[in-house]
Amino acid sequence: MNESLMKLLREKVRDENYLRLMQIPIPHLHQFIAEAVELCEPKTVFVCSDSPADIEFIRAEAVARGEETPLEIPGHTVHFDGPQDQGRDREATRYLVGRGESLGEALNQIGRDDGLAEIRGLLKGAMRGRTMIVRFLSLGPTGSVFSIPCLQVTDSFYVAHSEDLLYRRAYEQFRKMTEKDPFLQFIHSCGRLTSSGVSAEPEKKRIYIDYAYDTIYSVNTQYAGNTVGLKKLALRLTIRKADREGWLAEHMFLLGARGPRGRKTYFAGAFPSACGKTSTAMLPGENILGDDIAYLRIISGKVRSVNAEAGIFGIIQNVNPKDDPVIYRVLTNPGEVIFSNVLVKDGRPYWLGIDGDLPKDGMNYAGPWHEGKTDERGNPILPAHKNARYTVNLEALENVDPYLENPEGVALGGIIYGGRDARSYVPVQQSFDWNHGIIAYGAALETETTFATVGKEGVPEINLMSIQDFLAIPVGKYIRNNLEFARLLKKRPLIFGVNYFLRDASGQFVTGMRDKAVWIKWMELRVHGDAGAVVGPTGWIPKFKDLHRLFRQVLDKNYSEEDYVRQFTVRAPENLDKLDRVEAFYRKEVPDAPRELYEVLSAQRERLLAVRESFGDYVSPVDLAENPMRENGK
Ligand code: GTP
Ligand code: SPV
Ligand code: MN
Repeated sequence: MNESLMKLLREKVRDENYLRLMQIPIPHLHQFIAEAVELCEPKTVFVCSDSPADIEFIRAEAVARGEETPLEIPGHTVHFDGPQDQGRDREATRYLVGRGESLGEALNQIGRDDGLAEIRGLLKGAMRGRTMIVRFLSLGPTGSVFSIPCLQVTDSFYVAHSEDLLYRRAYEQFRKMTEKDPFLQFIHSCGRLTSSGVSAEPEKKRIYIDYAYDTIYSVNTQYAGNTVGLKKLALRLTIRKADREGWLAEHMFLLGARGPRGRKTYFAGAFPSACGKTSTAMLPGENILGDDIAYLRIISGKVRSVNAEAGIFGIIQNVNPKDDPVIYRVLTNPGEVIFSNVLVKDGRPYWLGIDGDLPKDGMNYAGPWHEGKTDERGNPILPAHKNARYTVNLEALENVDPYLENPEGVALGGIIYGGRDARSYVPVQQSFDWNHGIIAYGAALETETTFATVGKEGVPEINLMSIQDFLAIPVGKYIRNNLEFARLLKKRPLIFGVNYFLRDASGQFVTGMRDKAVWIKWMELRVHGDAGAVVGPTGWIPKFKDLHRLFRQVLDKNYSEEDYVRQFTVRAPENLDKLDRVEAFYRKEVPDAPRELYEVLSAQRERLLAVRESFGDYVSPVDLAENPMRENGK
């Protein structure tokens, strides 16, 4: 490091902060911080260790600076993001690619030199008058083959506080590292703020991923999905790291499902944003291990998985004591919770789909709110944002899995893919084999855009493996990695497809909010060969008698054969159309799609044509059970 940078570092990083920084024996880390100071020009730098006093300082500053406001219940605070900063911003998020490099048509990218010049311009002087916070955290449990150390630089105490609930502290781990140990680094600034403390220039929001240097820049935004480095920003880097090292980084929840005689079976599930990961992972009676990001590695012949995170940044819309009793208790009792973009009245938070009435006025993300308030275009402003969320540590949940911090993670019995598919797939099915599952349920995953990203809702799209927003390697390569991942294992996790969002001709959902509890139990039985199944053209589907028994056992509900037929009728025309869309997408956008993808899709087409020939367009599961087809569909 040159003299002037050294001097700057000594001048801005004072007293114990300087000592803390120097206890990390990594000169290029010091250099990164010095350069960040030079670029962003903060007034001062706070270097956060793992000590309770430092963490308390972050909590207190978030409140003192108005980034969070305390609510009535002890430990609860609320944070607001600006009206145009209420979700992940796909448009503003780009990969920096070297000259002559490309990640393929499907991914958003910009030339590295231009991108760096632009983002450095936006970060120039962005922290003037503010404190730069430096945090050391870990993705995955510390002291594990899965751990990935991370350095976060931010001028937001809300971001630093959220990270404390969401990740494992790792200052002590950094002290033990050498300059050869890799880590990820994130630099974020809220940018200029309005008088109400939100990023004032949303049109200058940028999230740029410099994967060649494991560095991500984020500016003019506060929404956690765009700012909390270890969340979706890191996922983009860890997908590349996993690709290099032969493991998988996934947009997946982790759940321990209870089976007969005290058995527990772990599932990982990939659903796109706002498609049910958290609500599945939190099912009462089961164990939650993670709700958003999982790492998968092969260890001693098994697929083992950890939660990259240690907390939840969860959607609060529709959280109620009946469907989500576990989190509802956390949100209504003392303990550390950050609410974001809810409605606040008299120190209490309210959200859409809460049990009971909403007040007629209060404070929300758009300022003081009253019933009937409209935005500048005349559209009504809802009392709370649909993407309002809560941030909590997993330890606050009564059903947190005891293996959360296990350095070797848990062995997976099954992997689940699911999206918002109104038309084609049945509510739950099991793939014929590994390749069929990866392709037909993962790579062919169709969904609709949701409130979790900025932009229009309800637009149908393909979101392969629910990870398309975060993919940082060419799509075909990613699919091939998945196909090959468990190929050599004697016993692979089974692969399932779920669809909580299938609708009937009148537009009604054909399944209820709590039915997923039954699908999980069925999958758990299937992993151990304890339930039968009917062969359908798109996979194995449950038998009526098993579902009837499970609905009684799990939900105390009388499941009728009409329910079964309505939910599990195979819709041949819709499924054939789906295959056409999926194939067209891959032919157009993914030149490196593996051959197996087209083979699996054609075999599925053949099976659908065969059942349509025998039974007509809409094939009742009862007919399939009575006239069994072979797996090859003949
Ligand atoms: P991210 O945190 O954005 O990655 O989302 P997530 O996948 O964790 O989604 P979450 O579980 O929070 O659910 C999102 C929305 O889906 C909520 O508004 C739920 O009410 C709704 N939802 C969850 N399960 C069901 C279901 O079975 N049926 C219907 N119709 N809606 C559901
Ligand atoms: C998602 O959008 O998938 C989320 C929330 O889990 S965010 O932090 O915005 O990524
Ligand atoms: Mn997510």
